Amino acid sequence: MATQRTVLITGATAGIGEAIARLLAGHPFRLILCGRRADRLKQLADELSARTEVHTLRFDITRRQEVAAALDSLPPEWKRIDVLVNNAGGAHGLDPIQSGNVDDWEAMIDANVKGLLYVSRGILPGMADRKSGHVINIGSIAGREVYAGGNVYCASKFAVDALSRGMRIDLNSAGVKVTQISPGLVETEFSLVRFKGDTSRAATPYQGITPLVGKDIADLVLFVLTRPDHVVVADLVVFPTAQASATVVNRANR
Ligand code: 8X3
Repeated sequence: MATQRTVLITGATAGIGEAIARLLAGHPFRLILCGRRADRLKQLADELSARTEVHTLRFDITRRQEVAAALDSLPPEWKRIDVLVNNAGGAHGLDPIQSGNVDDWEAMIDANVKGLLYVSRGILPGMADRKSGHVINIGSIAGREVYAGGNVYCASKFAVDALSRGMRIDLNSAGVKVTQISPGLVETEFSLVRFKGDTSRAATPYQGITPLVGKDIADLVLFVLTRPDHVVVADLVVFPTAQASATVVNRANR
C-alpha cells in the first residue's frame, strides 16, 4: 500500500481547491484544509472525514501574522506536510488599467502573490530539511498571456509563474518537486468574484462552451502526485477543448 502523504490545500472551501480535496480524500492522502470561511471548512471536513483524516485551518491568506499563527498551531502529528497545494486566490474586476480599482489591485496582489508566499515560507523549510516534498502552484493562462482588462490579475499570475520557476530552482538541491498547473476557463466562483456578484456578467466567459470544472484540475493534481519519485511534471497548461488561448474561444460548436 502506498504511504499516506499529508497535503495542505489553500482555498479549499470552494472551486478548484474543494474539488482537489474531494478527489484526494479517496486516495492515500490526509488533508489539511485551509480557508477563510469557517462554516464551509467545517462542512467539508465533516464530509471528508468519513474517507480520510482531516484537519482544518481557518485563516485569511492575506494576513501574514494569521498565516504564521495558523501554521504554528498545527499539532505535532500534522506538522510534517508532504504536499502543498497553493490554490487560494482570485480575480477582482476587469477594468482597464487607467480606471482600475486600487482596492481590487491590492486584493489580487495580497492573495495571489503575497498569500502564496506567506504559506510557502511557512512550509518549504520543512520540505527542504527533510529533502522531500511536492509543491503544486495553481497558476493560470493569465500567467502566460495578457488580455484586455486582465492587467493586474495577469501580473499576479505571471508572478506565480516566476515563483514556480524560482521555487523549482531553489529547491532543486533538496529534491523537492514543484509543479505549476495553469488552467484556462474553469467554471467556479471565480467569475462571480471577478464581477462582484453580477451573475449575468459572471456567466459570459462560459457562454457557448463546455468549460473545465474543478474536478478536471483535481484529476491533474492526482496525476502529478502519483508519478514515480524520479518524475516531476513541471508545468501544465489546460484548456477546455473550445479554448485555444486566453482570447481565442470557439463559442459556435457546442
Ligand atoms: C482564470 C483564467 O482566462 O479568466 O485564471 O484569466 S482567465
